[in-house]
Amino acid sequence: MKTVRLTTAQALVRFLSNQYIERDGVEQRMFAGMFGIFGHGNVSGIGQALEEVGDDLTYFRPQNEQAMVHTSIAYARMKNRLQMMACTSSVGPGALNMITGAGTATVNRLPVLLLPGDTFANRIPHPVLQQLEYPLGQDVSVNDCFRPVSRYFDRIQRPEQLLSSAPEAMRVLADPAETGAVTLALPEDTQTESFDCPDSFLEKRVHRIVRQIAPESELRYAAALIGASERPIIVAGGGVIYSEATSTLAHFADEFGIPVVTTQAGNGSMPWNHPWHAGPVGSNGGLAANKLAAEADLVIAIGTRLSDFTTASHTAFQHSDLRILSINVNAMDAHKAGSFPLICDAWEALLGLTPLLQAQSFRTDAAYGDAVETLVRDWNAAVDEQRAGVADITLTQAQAIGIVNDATEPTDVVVCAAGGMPGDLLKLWRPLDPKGYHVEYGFSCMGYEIAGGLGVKMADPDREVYVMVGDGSYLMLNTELVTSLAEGLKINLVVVDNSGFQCIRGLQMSCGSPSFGNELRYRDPATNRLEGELIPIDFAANGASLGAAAFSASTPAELASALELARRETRSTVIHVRVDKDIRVPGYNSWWDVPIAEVSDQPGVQEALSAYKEAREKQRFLY
Ligand SMILES: Cc1ncc(C[n+]2csc(CCOP(=O)(O)OP(=O)(O)O)c2C)c(N)n1
Ligand SMILES: [Mg+2]
Repeated sequence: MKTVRLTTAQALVRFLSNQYIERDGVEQRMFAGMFGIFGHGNVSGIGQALEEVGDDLTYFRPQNEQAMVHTSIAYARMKNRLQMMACTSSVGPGALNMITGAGTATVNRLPVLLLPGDTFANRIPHPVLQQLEYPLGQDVSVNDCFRPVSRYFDRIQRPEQLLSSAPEAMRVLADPAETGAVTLALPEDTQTESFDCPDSFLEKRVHRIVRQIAPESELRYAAALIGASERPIIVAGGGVIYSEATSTLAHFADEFGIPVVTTQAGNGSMPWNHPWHAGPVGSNGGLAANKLAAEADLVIAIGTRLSDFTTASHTAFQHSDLRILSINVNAMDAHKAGSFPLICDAWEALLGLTPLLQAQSFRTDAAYGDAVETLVRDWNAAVDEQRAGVADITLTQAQAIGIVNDATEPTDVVVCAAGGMPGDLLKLWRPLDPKGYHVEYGFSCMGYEIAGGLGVKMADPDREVYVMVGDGSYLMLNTELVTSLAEGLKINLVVVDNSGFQCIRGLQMSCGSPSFGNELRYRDPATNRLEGELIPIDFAANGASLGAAAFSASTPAELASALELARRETRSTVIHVRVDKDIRVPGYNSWWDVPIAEVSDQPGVQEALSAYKEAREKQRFLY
């Protein structure tokens, strides 16, 4: 066996640079590069190896470890999970900063390879700087926190362990059904330890992504379910986009007369103005989709996790003989909600079902098509109304969304994750391109927005990226703006400022409580509560201080002209937009299960509790 003497870190870095993914005959490098923040736990190991390997694995320097994971998964999402990033961190705090990103990756089924440094395998200098000593066993470190948020976890205690563990890590990352965060914890001494690495370990390896197909018998059963339905709907999730099944879905809907409703991850899977696109469904859904969902006798869920937002906490589907057909590569998702599981790739499913439905001459009746058309027309009018703003109010969030949307090209990308904006974007943004709408709503992780926007731009630098970020999320994690400037990757941050966590304040008040703790206010010494004046923050000045081109807007005209100027800039921009803090887009025949205190002297809470109990009566245990 031919071998070469390398450190563990050198072998791993060379191995990663030789991994490739192929799907549908297109081959590309599996890793576009590695993000990393160095410390004693990785600088002389992975850091040394990265420096040596050079362009074979490009190094990117972020400002925050959580953010680099977000950037990585946004990149992977844009690349339909066919290309990804690795992330290296030091031990202790640097490693744990990646945990939230790992959760976001795994929940969203997005691949990222995490390489946290770990305490010494030889344990001689322990307790080493940043080591948390676990009193019950020395084989536990803070990195064990990665286990529940990773789809694969290993600790490489000896260099030779890499030979079996790294290929396993690649298998999980590349598999669309299993993918998520994959963690290889690397003790700092193991990273620098050398071994005779077999040449074969370093050879080019191509991971072929096979589109999973369903057995004929299952396809036939699924086709029979559709054939027996009168009011079917398709719930299109992110899996439709990852599978590149978007135009096939549009044909399918057209041919068989089935309306398509979308989830956050699936928004963009059909152009908003396609006649069979009935808009978003669920808690954040629109009127057309939610009315169709309530009466559907068959829900064809494609590539969706069927989260409580999608199912309106299991109240969206009310037909007494409801059937759900769930098409998914992931068996857990396919089996959810008592569905008939069709475990296969979205595109393959649509291709396989088409001739079977044609053989049955299946098509929904004309009256159903007419009903869909009317509902969609009314819904589009409701969206227009929201985007037009409210008389006497200078600027609403809905209006700001409309203005940004109108200023964008179809291939531009809007990015968001948390706050009131994801729900409003889902309802009001009008995507025309499958990659034009990028909202992380699996974890809805504040702090994803700006880092994620950078990942989108890295993946597709030709697209203009608009990160719509609330003031709360901006204050939580804004520093990847600096990385975007360092890399010369322009992103546009539209900071929608409503003085605090207004969506949670709205939720709080709808749960019967008075406003408490969510707005950005000074402490009032008289009440010892955060009820003083609002804290004014100049987000444009903040962006400018980091090097961005910055603008402020508090009227529709100012926002439109700021967007025009921002578009002409070559560096990243920040537009600070002040919006009314109390005007919200309403819910449309939807509900979300947020439990209410069962005991309280506050009349508001008591009222909310009785409304909650009533709403729960519609909640179904789908099995
Ligand atoms: C990391 C994280 N912490 C807490 C939450 C809970 N949360 C959801 S939205 C929100 C407030 C967001 O504030 P902002 O970005 O200003 O948006 P707004 O609510 O004003 O629309 C909070 C605290 C979250 N989603 N993510
Ligand atoms: Mg806010």
